[in-house]
Amino acid sequence: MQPAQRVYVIGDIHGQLQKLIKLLQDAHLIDASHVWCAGQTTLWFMGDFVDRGPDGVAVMNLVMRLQQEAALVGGNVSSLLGNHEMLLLAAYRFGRRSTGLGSNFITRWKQNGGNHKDIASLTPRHLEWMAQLPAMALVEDALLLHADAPLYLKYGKTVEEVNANVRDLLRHSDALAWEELLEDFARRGVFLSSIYGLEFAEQYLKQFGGKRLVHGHTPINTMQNCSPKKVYAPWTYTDDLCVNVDGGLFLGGSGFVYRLPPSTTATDSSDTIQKISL
Ligand SMILES: [Mn+2]
Repeated sequence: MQPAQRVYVIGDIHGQLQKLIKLLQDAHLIDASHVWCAGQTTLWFMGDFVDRGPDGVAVMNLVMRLQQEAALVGGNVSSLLGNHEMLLLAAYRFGRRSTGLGSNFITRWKQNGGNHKDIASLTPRHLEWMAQLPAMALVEDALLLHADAPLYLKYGKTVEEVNANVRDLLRHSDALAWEELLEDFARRGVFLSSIYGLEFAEQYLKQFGGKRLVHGHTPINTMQNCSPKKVYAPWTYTDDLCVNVDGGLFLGGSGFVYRLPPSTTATDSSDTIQKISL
């Protein structure tokens, strides 16, 4: 039997390059020269590398390089698509073309923390990379999605179908379809609702698989109404079905690296050892 995989998750970075480097070094995922040193480990980012902070494209450059370095040694660095990647792609693609809401894509991007330095330093490589990011992923027992919003249910019946439909949308220039997805992507807090939160969480897991949802997008401190500086760990809520990993880095939080609990279906000895060490 395969040994249980080490899988780490990091929430929304929003241009905070120095904080990301510290997180990766403290977790022994990169060395002092910022080179991948975690072998066959898997690392997932939740999206939202850009906007609201100083170094969005530099963050993307680091992640893209680590992806190559990890792949060479059997590791894996992956990322979901965040709504801010899509906002930046939309601003780049549609510019001042008006949206259905009497605004335009550049204005929308700026209102959401768009940074001119980022858009000015985009290359075709960044654009292609962002546009192929999956909207969701099923990793071990965890269903990873960027936003705590209902939109994924609307874009497909399986993880593969949602990812194919979102990628297809990003390949074409149907401004209305982009507008609609950006609107849906801006929603949040759906699993926290005392009225329908549990129902939504259960529906997601039933439809897409997994035993718990892991998301970013909504800083934990805004859900808990506390200072972002007090957030050092993920927040598990709604009958332990949902895990928020957004440490609110752009608000002043230092962030954290979350190690996914090993899949409960794995029964080999290395899994047992990992459970004891948790
Ligand atoms: Mn987001």
